[in-house]
Amino acid sequence: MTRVVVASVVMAVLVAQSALAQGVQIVNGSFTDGGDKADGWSGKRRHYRDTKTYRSPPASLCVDSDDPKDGSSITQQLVDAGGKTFEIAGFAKSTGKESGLEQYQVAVMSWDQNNKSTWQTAFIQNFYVHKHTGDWIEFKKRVTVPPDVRRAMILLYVKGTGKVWYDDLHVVGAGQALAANPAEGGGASASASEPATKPRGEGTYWLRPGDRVLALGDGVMAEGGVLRLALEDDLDDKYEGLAKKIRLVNAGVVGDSAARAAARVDALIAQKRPTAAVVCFGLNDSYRDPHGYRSAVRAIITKLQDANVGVTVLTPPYIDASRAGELGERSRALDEMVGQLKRVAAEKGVTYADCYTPMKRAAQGGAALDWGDGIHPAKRGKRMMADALQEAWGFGGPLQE
Ligand SMILES: [Ca+2]
Repeated sequence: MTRVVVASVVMAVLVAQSALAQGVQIVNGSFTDGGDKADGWSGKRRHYRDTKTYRSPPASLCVDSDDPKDGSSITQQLVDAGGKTFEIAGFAKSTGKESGLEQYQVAVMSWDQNNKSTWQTAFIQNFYVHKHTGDWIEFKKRVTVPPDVRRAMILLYVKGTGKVWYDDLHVVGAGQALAANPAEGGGASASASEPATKPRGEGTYWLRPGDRVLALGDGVMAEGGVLRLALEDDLDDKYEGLAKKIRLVNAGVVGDSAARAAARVDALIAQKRPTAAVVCFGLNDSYRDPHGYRSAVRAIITKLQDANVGVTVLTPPYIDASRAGELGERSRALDEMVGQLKRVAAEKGVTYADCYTPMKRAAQGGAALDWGDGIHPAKRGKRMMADALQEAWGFGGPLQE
């Protein structure tokens, strides 16, 4: 028994040394090593190696949260992370909002030589508990740790009651530090017990005063009617003065697809510096490249999240399947793509606004949606698209202070 313990300590030391030699690593991110507690991890919150629920055997880390008010983290120091850019990836799952879970997230925090915390790199993934599926959710995020830091930590933060499991946390490309990315920056300062700002939409309206909202999409976005309803008319009804405090950058392009937009989103982020984005594609992907849709949307979301932009994906509108010929085929492709979009949104932890399902239901119920051409929604369809956004955004809820 003693020999086994010694062996695992030697292993941990070897792993730590190789981390120094090769770059940034997460030690025991698979939670393979340890007894009740996982080697290499510590924290005040009740936590243990769970040998019954895991993504990879023999165990995961379960944070079994029992304090409805408190939020705190299980942590591990990241050795030699200063000045490096790398990707952190892993999996998490939870018992969801029903169990009293308020929020959980993975973050990287660092402290400078004066012991002041920095949050430039903090935010890897916020898990929106009301969207939990009960399945393992994959996350991946590029992180840049400022140079000259005294220390850096990875934090597994949990707030509220319920259970959260983490497994297979790792640095992508083990030890291979990516080129530094000085463009990454911003982010609020926060204390160790409260990483990052409160996620959008958790108890407050999703849009915030001062937002620069980047709208990415095809002709339906470019036409502007949906955005005028959502960001002007609706706000004037409910939030006095808010419309004037939000800047819309409509980057919709007639005929655009997710794949084409993925190629130009970096430049848009750099030029427009958005804080929030609405992403709505599919109509042109449905005939051009339905099979590439999922990865193209995922790429757009990843680029936006890497720049700390809050993302809402809006489904494309329904295509009237009763039309003969090509439109019927496109409608069937779109049906499949919308299912993929929902899964990508859950996987990436972004806000998902579904206008497709109510429009489909309305069309199949014989409602006159007044589609001139069967594709581009007219007045009522635009209203349904704006309604989907407002529903996802918690319209009528309080504004973020
Ligand atoms: Ca495991």
